[in-house]
Amino acid sequence: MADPHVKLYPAHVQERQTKAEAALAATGFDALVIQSGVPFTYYSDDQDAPFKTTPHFAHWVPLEGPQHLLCIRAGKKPLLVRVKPEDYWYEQTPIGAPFWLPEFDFKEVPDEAAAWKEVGVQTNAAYLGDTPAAAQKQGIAAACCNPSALVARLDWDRARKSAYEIACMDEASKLGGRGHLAARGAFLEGKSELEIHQQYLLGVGCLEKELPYESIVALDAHGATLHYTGKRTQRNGRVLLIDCGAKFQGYASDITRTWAGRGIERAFAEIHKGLDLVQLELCKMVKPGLPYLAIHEAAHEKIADLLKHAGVIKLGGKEAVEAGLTHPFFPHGVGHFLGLQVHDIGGRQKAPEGGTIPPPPQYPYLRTTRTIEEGQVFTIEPGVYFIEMLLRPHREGPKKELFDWELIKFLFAHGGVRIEDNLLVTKEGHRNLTRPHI
Ligand SMILES: [Mn+2]
Repeated sequence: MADPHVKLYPAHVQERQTKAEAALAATGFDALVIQSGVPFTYYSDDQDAPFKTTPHFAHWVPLEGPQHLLCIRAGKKPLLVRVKPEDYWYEQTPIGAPFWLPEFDFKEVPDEAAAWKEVGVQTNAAYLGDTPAAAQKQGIAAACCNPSALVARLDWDRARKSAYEIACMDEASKLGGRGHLAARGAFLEGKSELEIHQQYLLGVGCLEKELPYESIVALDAHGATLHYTGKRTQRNGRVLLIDCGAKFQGYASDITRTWAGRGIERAFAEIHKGLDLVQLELCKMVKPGLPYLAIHEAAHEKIADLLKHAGVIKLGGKEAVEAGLTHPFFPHGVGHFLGLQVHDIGGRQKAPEGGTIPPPPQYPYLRTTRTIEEGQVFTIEPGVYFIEMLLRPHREGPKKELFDWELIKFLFAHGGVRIEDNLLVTKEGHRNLTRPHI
């Protein structure tokens, strides 16, 4: 039997076509040319950064590589032009018969100029991509390159995942789960961050550059640096905080687990266990119609109760949150949209026409302020950390009596806890894409 995403792909392209036609009509364009991107070459060097496809292009087709063009017009089959140079320095794989091919008028050309020639002169076209100068050379006016009104509509649509995208994200979660299982095994054997990272890659079966983001493999106190990427070689950690995802057909999973070994503080063990329950309670809240912010606010209150119960602070619930006691322990947003990008676009978008819903001033790092709707995929990832820099001002501040500094001193060595799952919003509630696998 073919993979589930294969069967769902034609409907996905059809949906893209319908949405693109509506967006073009609403913003006064007749055609849309999307470029897959050009490589970024480091200054004064002949090396390129790892190539990342323009998300608008990846939304249509999982064809890798730079310079490709996609041309969309109302009522016409989309035209896909692949740039495949004659080259013996880099591998240029033959196209073969990928599942997505039948949905396009497909052409293959040796260079970018030939690709633009295939697209031809499109009247009243908009261009989306990272090299507007190339589009302008073809007669597309500067104002029609990445026009914000059109981009806003397409970004808005990206938040609602098609059945094909959900199947891809299911697979990305499954792959990530395999990596996490392998990584946990390595941690329990006393392996180093570097070795755990390598086991993770083996578990997923991918190259490091194929990960959706640079993995965070943090033993002990390293977990208190939210985006720690050191991967040091010391062994036998007591706590592992591992934030690693996987990719499938361009779609990401973003999963964090925290594992505790022997010899940890009792209060830390309690927080570790408790945060897992907090995370599940937050997941249970997810349903269409609820502002995402409500989950973030609930996370602060639940974390306050957890910290109070573990003896770290002396107030709980709303009272602790209002006193600002939870912020130093939970200084990031409770989650973000997920899809082709790890922090998928549109989490703060106000309407299809654009605009922004800013986060409340006390939560500047909250990436999602939109109302929850069916078809969205986002993460729920509460955390509790012991970050010296954030706790320092409280140590001598007016509320210093509300913390147990003696206990906190011991907890610094444990870094922190974060638990992160990927959730699909359904009609009635949610489906957790991650928990079935890890
Ligand atoms: Mn995340």
